[in-house]
Amino acid sequence: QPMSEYQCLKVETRGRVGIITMYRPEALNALNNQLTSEITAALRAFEADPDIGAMILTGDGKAFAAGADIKEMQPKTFSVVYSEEFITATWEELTRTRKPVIAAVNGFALGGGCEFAMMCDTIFASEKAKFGQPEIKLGVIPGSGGTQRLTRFVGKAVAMDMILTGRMIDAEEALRIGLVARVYPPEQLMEETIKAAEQIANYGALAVMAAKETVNRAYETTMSEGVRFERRLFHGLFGTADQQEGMAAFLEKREAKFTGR
Ligand code: DAK
Repeated sequence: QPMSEYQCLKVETRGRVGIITMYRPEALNALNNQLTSEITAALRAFEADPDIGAMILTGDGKAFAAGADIKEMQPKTFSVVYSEEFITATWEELTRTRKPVIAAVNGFALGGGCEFAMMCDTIFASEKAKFGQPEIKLGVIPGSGGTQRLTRFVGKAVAMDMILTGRMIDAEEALRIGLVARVYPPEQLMEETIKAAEQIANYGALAVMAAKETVNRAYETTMSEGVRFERRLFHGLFGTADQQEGMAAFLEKREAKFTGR
């Protein structure tokens, strides 16, 4: 994927990990149509590439993303956002990828930036990260799943607090309430996130995909249906070469060589 294809992204690979860095230094990586369309394209390219097993979404500089681009959004009317299917048309590819995506939140993740991070499969944060849903200050509400995902992830009290007051929380609070999985010093964030993504990318690709799909199912269904869904996929993995290999390798006290079959 030649970098020159993108105006608002840096895209690179490290082993089996695809890294997408949002890059609009003049606007704290605010999410305009160009940037979100490019993220969709980059995600699709990595999704289709058999040499990629996991992805990382991060931001350049002091922001992950400072939200939807307010300059681009301000003049829009109801008829425009409704007819162009604003947000749904270009923002939601993250929710459709089957390979895992880790958000590495290096700085501000506000509004649509926080929602983007929550669309990823897990969030690792720098000690300098700040999360918030400040849309109320602009006369709107979160429009990219924030009211639903944040509430499911951290509970009603904190979600209401953040969405009604628009206040920002820091990485330590985000860790305490379960919004993020890990916090690192800023200079270690990418290195540690790449390590985790490499680890995931080297497991059996079918099991990884099934694990992601099954955990996500927990947000869509009842306990008994979720467990039934899990059980069927678990059974199904016994039809894969990777199950044979993974268990044989354990018994033979050697490293497993997964092939994604
Ligand atoms: N959009 C456009 N430009 C932005 C931006 C944004 N979201 N955030 C920052 N910038 C720009 C600033 O305008 C500034 O540009 P210049 O003035 O230099 O040209 C540059 O980035 C640097 O920002 P600051 O000078 O403000 O930097 P500071 O370090 O002082 O402050 C900050 C950082 C992140 C606290 C501050 O920039 C800030 O509060 N930014 C806005 C954050 C925000 O409100 N984000 C939420 C966006 S709302 C909808 C669906 C969804 C939504 C809306 C409608 N519908 C379905 C209709 C969702 C909306 C959002 O995401």
